[in-house]
Amino acid sequence: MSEEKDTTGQKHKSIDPAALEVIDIAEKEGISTVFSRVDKMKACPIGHSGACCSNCFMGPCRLVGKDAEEMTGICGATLSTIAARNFTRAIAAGTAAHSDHARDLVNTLLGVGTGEIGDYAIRDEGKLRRIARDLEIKEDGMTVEEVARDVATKMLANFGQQDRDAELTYVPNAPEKRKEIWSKEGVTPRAIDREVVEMMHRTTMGVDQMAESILNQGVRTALADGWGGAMMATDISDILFGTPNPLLSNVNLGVLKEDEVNIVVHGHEPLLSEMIAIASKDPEMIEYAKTKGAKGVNLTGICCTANEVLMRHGIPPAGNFLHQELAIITGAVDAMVVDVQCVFQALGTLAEKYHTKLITTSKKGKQPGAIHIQFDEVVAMEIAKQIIRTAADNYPNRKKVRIPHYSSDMVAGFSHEYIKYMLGGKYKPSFRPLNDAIIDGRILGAVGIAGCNNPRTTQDSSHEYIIKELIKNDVLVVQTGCSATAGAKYGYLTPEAMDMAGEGLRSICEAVGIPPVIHLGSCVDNSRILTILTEVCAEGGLGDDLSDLPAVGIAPEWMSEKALAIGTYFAASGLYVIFGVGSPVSASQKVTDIMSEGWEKIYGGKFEFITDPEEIVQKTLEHIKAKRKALGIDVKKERVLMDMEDRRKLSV
Ligand code: SF4
Ligand code: MSK
Repeated sequence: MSEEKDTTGQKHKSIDPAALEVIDIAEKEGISTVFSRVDKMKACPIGHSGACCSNCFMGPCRLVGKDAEEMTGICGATLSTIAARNFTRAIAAGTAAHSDHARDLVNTLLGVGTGEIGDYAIRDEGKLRRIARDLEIKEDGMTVEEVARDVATKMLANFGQQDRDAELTYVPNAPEKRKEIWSKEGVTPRAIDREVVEMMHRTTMGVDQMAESILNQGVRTALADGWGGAMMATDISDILFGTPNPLLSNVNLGVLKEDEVNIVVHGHEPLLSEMIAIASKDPEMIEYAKTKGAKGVNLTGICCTANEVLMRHGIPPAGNFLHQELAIITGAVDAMVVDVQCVFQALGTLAEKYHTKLITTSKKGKQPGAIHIQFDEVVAMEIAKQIIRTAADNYPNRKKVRIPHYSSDMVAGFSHEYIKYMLGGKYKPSFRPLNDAIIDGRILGAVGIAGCNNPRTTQDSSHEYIIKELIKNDVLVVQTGCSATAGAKYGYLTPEAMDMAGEGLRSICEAVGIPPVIHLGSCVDNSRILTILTEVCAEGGLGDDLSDLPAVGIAPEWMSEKALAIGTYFAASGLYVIFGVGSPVSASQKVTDIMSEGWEKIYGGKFEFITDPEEIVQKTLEHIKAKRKALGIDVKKERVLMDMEDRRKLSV
């Protein structure tokens, strides 16, 4: 990355020089962006704190003022009921988003199995068969298509199973202690759609009117995301598109090309973007682009779709969440292809001002100012090619192009399977060396930094600061979503970043050949963190439940309901979760306390909102040290450098 510059005096908007350059252009040209709108639209303080209820038309009721805790809505609902209802409805929405994404993937797997869908194939048969065995499918002797069909059918049952004792397929994978806690609290997730529906029912006017009880169903719904929809989305994506392996790429707006047809895929589901990634390399498509005067087809991405095609194809992300408008303003994007989630409605109006074709592709996500090309898995490749041709046809319509020339190298593509292999070797993949490094203190602990950007804070600033401070303190960082894109922009996802790490973490990075900050994929791939932590527990020496681990989850710049679902499933899985920006339940001390001390007593994990990044770092380190002390590993042992042979011996 070239040296940071700020031509605008607007450093409070972003620490990313590429973003600042384009924000400057937008301001000079009088173009509205999220960065200008956020200044004009102050957050409603009542809704912001969770004190507004609009669940029926006797209201909306707003419980504000110094007596708010004593006030009630017209129906008698208290502040804690209202705050808990708002929070858990957000969890339901987030869970619905991740899980509906999973449903599309499972249906595609089913279509591959039955032969109805021909453009996709099974790219990781080993993983498919492994999951089949977990599902008690006798896969031995079955064709890969038969296994795909049976796995998909069993997975689909997770959405709507109604038996009294039903539980999600992945629940048995959790540590024993964790399952006992969930069972005792009555929060073991039964079926994904069922938990979301029950959440919405219980929070409608006049049903569940006790914060503790509402939040319990919030936990159950969130667990149906983390140990359900999100995990399924990750696994099925690996089966259909390949389990990621490390690869090199670039990130930021500088990956757009002046002389090629630029296509930006944006949103979340990988089904179409996967096809576009393959089609963009097709000589027929490249030739077509050339007939329009371009040198080729350049595919890039924004948000989690970017992460999906990055992880498996090395397609470079053009940026994170707040870059979606900036990419169009460069004048270089010939088509922005969107599906679902995190897509601004503002893109339609903006695209009309530039030459960009905004292409919506999902029945679930349409908007004015876009052209709609309906995606259909059955003819996926044909649609991918139609989209590329549409983008190429638009290339000659470009006007002024101003691509900020900032991009950074990155290594991405770490799946939990690969990390195990990387640590333990090909013949005995294992997390043992990671456990040992944590036990002997070379690695202090592990932190997942995830989530969005939020224009109410300086773009990337908290992500960057927290990563820097944690690795300096020997904390291994894993990242997903837009946070991973942020980490990559500032060079943390490269092996060279080990120079910024503490001595212990650095020694591990050197020995294993990894960056101190590891990209695990998109938002649904937060489920990989659950899988890794579960396996680390099972490996031994660090307690027997996730709540024993010196680990923390952070979303410093969150904005999405999905993030709240993720934060809740991590807290209910035993982790300390810290979100930045502000608290959506700050109006109610009772709800705040339940989610913090209350959940810590029950689940061993808690959910807190801390706006100051320095305090986030301090609380994170304190928590990790307290967990180390509880495990009796708080005394740093002498550093021993191990080669691969030593590590294999340890794992015997
Ligand atoms: Fe007001 Fe109760 Fe209706 Fe909510 S449910 S809007 S608190 S009357
Ligand atoms: S895309 S949910 S802005 S991380 Fe998953 Fe990024 Fe947040 Fe959307």
